[in-house]
Amino acid sequence: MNSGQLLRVDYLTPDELTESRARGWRDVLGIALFSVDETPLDAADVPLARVATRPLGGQPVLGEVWRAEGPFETGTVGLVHFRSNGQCVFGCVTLPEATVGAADDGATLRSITKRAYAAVFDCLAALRLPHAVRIWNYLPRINRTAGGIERYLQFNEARQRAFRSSSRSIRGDVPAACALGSVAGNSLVVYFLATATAGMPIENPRQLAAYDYPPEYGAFSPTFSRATLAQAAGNPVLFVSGTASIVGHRTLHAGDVGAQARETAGNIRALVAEANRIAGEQLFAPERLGYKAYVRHPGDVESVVRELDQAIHPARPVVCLNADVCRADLLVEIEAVGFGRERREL
Ligand code: 3EB
Repeated sequence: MNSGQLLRVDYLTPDELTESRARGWRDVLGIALFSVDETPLDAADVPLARVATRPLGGQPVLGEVWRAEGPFETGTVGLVHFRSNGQCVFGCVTLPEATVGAADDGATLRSITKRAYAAVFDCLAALRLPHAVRIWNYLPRINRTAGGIERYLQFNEARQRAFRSSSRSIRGDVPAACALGSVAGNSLVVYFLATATAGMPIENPRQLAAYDYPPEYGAFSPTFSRATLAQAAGNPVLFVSGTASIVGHRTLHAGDVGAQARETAGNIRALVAEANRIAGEQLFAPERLGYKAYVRHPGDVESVVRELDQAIHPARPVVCLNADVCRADLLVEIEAVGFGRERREL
């Protein structure tokens, strides 16, 4: 039966995490746990990415649980903890940044980013699942300038160099991604999904491709596509990258979080339409995506949810996190995931 092979995701509260734990993490490929506390979680041998960003909306912990059908192979390749079913792999790598005090010129962030990405690519090669379709990046103090250059730009440089070093494309066929801030003092966390068959990169007709951003946004462009249309064991999955209020390459609506959320929803609609056009059928709809919103100021969460509800209805449950977004003038960024063919509820 094919349906059991479906990749899917659940966003869980602490109580639901406890229930899932009690069921032995059956069918769980990997977990990302969002919390600023040292939340205990017995993940057994399931790969667990602990991300120090605060959930908004009343719960202290958000569990993002990726499920697939086993049997699984679980283990480590170098720095990466992974679980795979031969069609799809979830993996994560966590690298602490040495405290370097006065010598904080960013070399450390660059070097751990390169190491993390080299480890991811080595893992994919070892598992023969070379197609990274979605990569999540969380780095402390993302907007801080160190050694005269913003840390997000240092990250972009190191990420691009790592793609080149592994002979990967740095434009066109690149994974969907997001890059968000986490609470200072924590590690760089990178987690990913990769598949046996190549994903299709999707660009947004309303936006310049990020890998073609002009140099005013940094000497090294970010290495990601706006979305990927992946096949997980033959079932289509749409991974929408972190999406913001950017049209062309410019930020729109600086200072107006509601307008930014509306513009972002418009960008996501455009991406879904583009994905369906490329797929040649209506596989996805904005009303059937799961959404994860990153909100810079916790007080803005109600406006973000309200605007998203109005722009995309009936609104799916939206999970929200408090995180810095990579451009200082962006107040919100929203990612999404959609599952085609089988219209299962998230
Ligand atoms: C943007 O569109 C907003 O560097 O991996 C969105 C998604 C953003 C991914 C990344 C950055 C990244 O440029 C920022």
